[in-house]
Amino acid sequence: MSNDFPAAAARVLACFGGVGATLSGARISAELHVSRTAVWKQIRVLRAMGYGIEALGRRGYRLTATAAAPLPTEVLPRLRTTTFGRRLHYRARTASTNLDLERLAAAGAPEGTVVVAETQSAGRGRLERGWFSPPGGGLYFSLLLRPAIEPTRATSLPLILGLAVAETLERCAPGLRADVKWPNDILVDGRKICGILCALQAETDLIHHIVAGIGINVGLTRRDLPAALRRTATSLRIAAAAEVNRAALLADLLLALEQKYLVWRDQGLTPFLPALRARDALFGHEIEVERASGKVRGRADGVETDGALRLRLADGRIELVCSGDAHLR
Ligand code: BT5
Repeated sequence: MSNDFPAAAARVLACFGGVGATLSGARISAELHVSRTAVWKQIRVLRAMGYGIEALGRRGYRLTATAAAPLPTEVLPRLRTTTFGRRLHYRARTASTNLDLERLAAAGAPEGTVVVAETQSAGRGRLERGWFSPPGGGLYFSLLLRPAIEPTRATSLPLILGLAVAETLERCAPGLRADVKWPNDILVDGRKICGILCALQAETDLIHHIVAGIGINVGLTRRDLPAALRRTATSLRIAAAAEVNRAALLADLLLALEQKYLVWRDQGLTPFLPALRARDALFGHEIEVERASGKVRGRADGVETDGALRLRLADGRIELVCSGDAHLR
C-alpha cells in the first residue's frame, strides 16, 4: 500500500484507534512527541479531508466519523476481493490516475493494482477528451489488468466493466436504474454518471497490460457541474439523492469488477449478453455512430460476442461497428 495521506495526520488518526474514541490533546501530543499546536494543525487537516472530529474543550477530541474519501485506510478494511485493489495507491491530487498506473505497470505492478485520486487536474476521456474530476464529488480510479488473451478480445472489456459499475450503483442507491451505453458509458435517466477508458498496451498476439480508468460522479450537485455538462451529466446525488461513501463504493465495485473480469477472461462476453441486453441504453433506438472512418446511421440491435455494436441499416443489413461514439437521433 502506498499513499500520499499526510504522514503527520495519519499518526494523529492512528492515536484514535476508531470512531467514537475520545482523546485529550495532551495525550496525543505526548504520544507523538509533538506540540499541542501541531496536534491541532493535524486535526484541521483531517477535518478538511472529511473526518468528523469534535472538539470537547479540555477533554480533547472525539472522532465522530471517518472520511468518505477513498483512502486506503477506509477502503482496505472493506475489501473482499482476492487481488483487485489489494495494492492500492492513493493520490490526494494527480494529473490522471491512468497516467500514474501506466508508470506503475511499466515498472511491473501486478494485476489488480489500483490508483485512486481525490481529484485529477487532467482527467482523461477517450480521444484526448477530458474528464471533469473535482475533489469530493467523484470516484476516480484506474485498475491494472494483465489478461493472457489475444488483443482483439479486449474490445468487449469496457462493456463488462460497465455492467459491474451499473449493478453496483443500483445496489448502493436503491431505486436507481443504470444503463450501459455502448461502448463505455453508464447512464442514469439518459445522462452520463460514469465513463470508462481502457488503454491497451499490446503486440499483435499479446496483451502486455490494460489500464482501465473509471470515473463516477458521486456527490456532485447540479451546481457543481460546468455549464457544458449540466444537461448531459448526472451523479448519484442528483439522480437518487444518495449520500454514498466513496470508500465503500470503491470496495464494493472492486469486488463486482473482479468477479465479472474473471468470468470474462475465461469465457468472453457471451455469459453477459443477457444482462447487457437488459441494460442496453441504445437497443431499438435510431442512432448515429461517429467512427474514425466516418459516420454511420441505423437502428441499434445489441452487441456481438466480440463487443461490436450491431447496427441495422435502412436496407435491413447488419453492420458491425467496433469502435466509435454513439448518439441517439
Ligand atoms: C470517458 O471518455 O467517458 C472516459 C472517462 C474516464 C475517466 C476516468 S477517471 C479515472 C481515470 N483517469 C483518467 O484520467 N481517466 C479515467 P469519453 O467517452 O471520451 O467521454 C468524455 C466526455 O464526457 C467529455 O468530452 C465530456 O463531454 C463528458 N464528461 C467529462 N467529464 C464528465 C463527468 N464528470 N461526468 C459526465 N460527463 C463528463
